[in-house]
Amino acid sequence: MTSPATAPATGTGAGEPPPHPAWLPPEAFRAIGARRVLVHGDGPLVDTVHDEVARACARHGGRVQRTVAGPVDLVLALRDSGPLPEAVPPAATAAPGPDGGSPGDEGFLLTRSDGVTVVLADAPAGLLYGLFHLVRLGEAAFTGEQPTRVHRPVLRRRMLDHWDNVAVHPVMGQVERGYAGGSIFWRDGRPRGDRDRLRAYGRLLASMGINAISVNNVNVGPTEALLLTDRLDDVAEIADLLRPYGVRVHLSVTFAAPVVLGGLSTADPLDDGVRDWWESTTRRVYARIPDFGGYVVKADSEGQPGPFSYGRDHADGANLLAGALAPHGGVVHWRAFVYDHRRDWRDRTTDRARAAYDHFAPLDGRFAENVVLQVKFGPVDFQPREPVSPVIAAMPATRLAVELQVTQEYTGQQWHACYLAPWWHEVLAFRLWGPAERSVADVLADVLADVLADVPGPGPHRGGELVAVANVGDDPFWCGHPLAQANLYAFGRLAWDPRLDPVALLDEWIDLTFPASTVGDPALVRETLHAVLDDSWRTYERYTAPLGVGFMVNPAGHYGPGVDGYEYSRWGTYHFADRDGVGVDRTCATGTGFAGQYPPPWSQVYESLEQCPDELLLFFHHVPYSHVLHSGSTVIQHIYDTHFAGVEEVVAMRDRWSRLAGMIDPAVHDRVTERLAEQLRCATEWRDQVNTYFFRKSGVPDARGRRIH
Ligand code: GCW
Repeated sequence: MTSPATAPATGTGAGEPPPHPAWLPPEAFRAIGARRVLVHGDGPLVDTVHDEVARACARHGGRVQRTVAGPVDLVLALRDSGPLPEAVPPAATAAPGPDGGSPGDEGFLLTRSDGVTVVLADAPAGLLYGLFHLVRLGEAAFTGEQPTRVHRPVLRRRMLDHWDNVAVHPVMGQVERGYAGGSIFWRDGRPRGDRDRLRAYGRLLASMGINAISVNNVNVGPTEALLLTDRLDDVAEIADLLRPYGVRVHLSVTFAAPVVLGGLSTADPLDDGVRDWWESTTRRVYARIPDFGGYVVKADSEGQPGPFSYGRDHADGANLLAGALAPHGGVVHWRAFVYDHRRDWRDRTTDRARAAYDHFAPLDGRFAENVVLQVKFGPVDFQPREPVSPVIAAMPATRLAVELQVTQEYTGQQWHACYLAPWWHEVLAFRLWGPAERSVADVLADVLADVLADVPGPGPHRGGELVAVANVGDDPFWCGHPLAQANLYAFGRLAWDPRLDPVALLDEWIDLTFPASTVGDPALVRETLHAVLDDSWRTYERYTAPLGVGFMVNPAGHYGPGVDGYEYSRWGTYHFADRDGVGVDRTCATGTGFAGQYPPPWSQVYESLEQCPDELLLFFHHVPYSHVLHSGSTVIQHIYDTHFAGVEEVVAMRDRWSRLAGMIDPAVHDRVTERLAEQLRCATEWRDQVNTYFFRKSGVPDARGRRIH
């Protein structure tokens, strides 16, 4: 083994050790850094490109220049910065090939001829993304002749939401659902002040194509509310640090801001004084942060204020803020996570899964152009298995963002290795109107509207974006679990192109994070990481709640089992297990009618006990334990088998991982080893509690006679 990849060259401003470089270790820049490079163009993002190349060249023996002096191997050039340098071979500027089109404001052309690799962009962000594309390609970017290809993001906005609190919340702490230490932005009510960490974060964001973040929790407390007005400078400072990486800053705001900050007596969205307040406040925001992205709003949800208090609907609410943002080019992300969190568990007529559709589908067509309705991918709440939200199919006249959760609230809280890209891929590839029709990814991909014109399915759609709740904190490995970095990376890449393959993304991440020259046995490292991660989401699913029923978590923090933890609560998440059977009847015939919110064929598929896929059976149906699945197993035997299998798989993950000792950075190895031990403890607890619970309820013994308590 040669020297393992460790920290980047920079230290942090707060006198703390620099964080792990994640997927951008210096070694990942070797191919670029060993070349003679020309960076052509001006502006802060081009300077970022130049500085990245300069650092790589200083380390790996190449050289970088901004005007041509001698031969070059690589040109990174802005096309609108005057005549192209002569070093650009004529073939590179010829019209692109059949996958052509212009690169637009974030894309780039990549080509190689006469021994020169060329990246051309029309706007600085494209050059930055082109640079990181070269980093991913490594030596492959410098071999042979390569025809011109245009690379463009499929989705325009690719966003991470931070649920970070400025002041420590008495229950949720510094970061709500954060499992990686404190916030990178805030500490104890003040900015954290670690400018180097934020720059390093900006760099990671740019490298995976993220171009927007929100910097505070959607549950907006009194201190956080002030970011919009009195503490705008704190937001501006973050925006200044991230701007060179092409990232725009957004802010979560409280709908009650006119009252709590403006001293008005109402926040009624149809009140003139309220509208004036939002307009003047927003003007001040843009005077201070000219490229401010916009607002994120959680309204009438889990205690947050909203338009319902004034007898108005959510189009009234969202359009109010959109109107204030529109003159400045900003957007409002309005969350569709609206449901009654004070339910009576005895009431079997209502259903939390129905809520977003019931509230929002009737409003389709009423939202302003710059409203983005942000919809959780499933109808309930980021469970390891849920059907895709029917809202995504129901709102063709509304711009949508599908919201994923990179932070592992319900998927092992970054103590469990759980690679989520395969799950997100299933969601994005789900065909909303049946197997031959458009997928979730297609609906979101408005920039491809021309390409999609001949794809069947209802339309046109307004298009949309992908947003996720971030999983980073001030932990030395950014994410608590070093392997959770793969989730962050894969999310960013899927937001760039939601059709990318999760296994290929894992390979990209492995190549960058564990460069072959820095590890003992590159083939073993790759094989082990695949063995540990490829199926880890399904493993997690196996040892937790069965067959899509969800929410068997411990309510205290959503970590570990609590089979009846939510059963008699007000939160609307029940499994209804009794001595005869388990599951939620969401059919139209005898249940809550949720299945009817889907267009055909899914409404019929989910309605039908015979057709409903096994993995969602208990989400849609209440069945006896003896019910036979498509797999041929009974429900009760499936529960036992998957729970035993899940734990065995974690044992195998742990054993595989132990073979990497001495092959990779020991700090990474140790941290993952520690986490796998906890994953095994917790998975065992899940297995034993779930199996025991269902054995005691049903009285049905395990057909294979294994130990159940
Ligand atoms: O999953 C739930 C979380 C809450 C969160 C909420 C939301 C920010 O348990 O902590 O609040 O979702 O998405 O708003």
